[in-house]
Amino acid sequence: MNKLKKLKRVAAIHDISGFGKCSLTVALPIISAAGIECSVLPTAVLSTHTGGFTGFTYRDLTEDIQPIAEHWKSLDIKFDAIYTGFLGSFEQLDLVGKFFDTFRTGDNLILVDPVMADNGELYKIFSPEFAVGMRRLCSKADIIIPNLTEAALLLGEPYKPGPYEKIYIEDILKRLSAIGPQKIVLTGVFFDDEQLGAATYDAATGEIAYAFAPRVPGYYHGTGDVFGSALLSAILNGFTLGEAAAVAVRFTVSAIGKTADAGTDIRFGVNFERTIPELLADLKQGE
Ligand code: PXL
Repeated sequence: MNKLKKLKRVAAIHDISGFGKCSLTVALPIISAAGIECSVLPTAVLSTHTGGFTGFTYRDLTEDIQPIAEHWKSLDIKFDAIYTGFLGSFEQLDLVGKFFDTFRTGDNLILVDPVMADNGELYKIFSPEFAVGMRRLCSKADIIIPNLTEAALLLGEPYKPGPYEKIYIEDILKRLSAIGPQKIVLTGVFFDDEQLGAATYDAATGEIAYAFAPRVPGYYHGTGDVFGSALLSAILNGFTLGEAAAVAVRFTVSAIGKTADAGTDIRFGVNFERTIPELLADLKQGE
């Protein structure tokens, strides 16, 4: 038997929302299924995510971030990638920035999903200044994956609803890269009502790519985390940025389709579980 290659390892830094399939309850299963070790640093424990539910519990774990990082450092643990999503406060943004400084190796990948807004609106729990702190964290990343609302907030300009024009999207991609990250994946891109997807930009090569799939009506929660987890899994499996975005779009849209067919409450997350075989088949193509 061939000797198995050493597993790649990700540190996933997100909250854990017990119900509603987002953040760590999505990142851990998807990244693990893709054959990548996933260490988790939970930043908070909630009963549900905050999108559309009221009365959720919120146990803040800010105090645990530094001691967890110090313990991992004392064990000389290395990560091939660090993946952050929802962060609840300025203090958490600062601590996660320090985590990047501590665990950056020169050839690992820091992916920041600047979770804070969608559909032209900042999530209710954030103040407008939060975008400034998130921009600072993004400046330390290699890849960021904002949606168009988050992109506008990061650039300090008003949100523009679609449909979009290529020139607008490509200008945004380049200006986001000027914040610091070499690679940008912009989600929620559409030029007409039929197709929805992502645009990617790699400043190192100047390459811009698009990945689209037929639009499924409705706003399904947790799809950003499903997308980000699949994107990172594809990149760590050797796909280029543009190819990885295509894999992640296909996976996310297929999961949304199954959820829409079942008539599931849009707050409850998408059926990524039954879509994992499709993701693995796509990842295998790249071997
Ligand atoms: O999916 C992003 C996300 C993660 N975690 C929490 C959230 C959200 C989006 O609303 O509320 C707690």
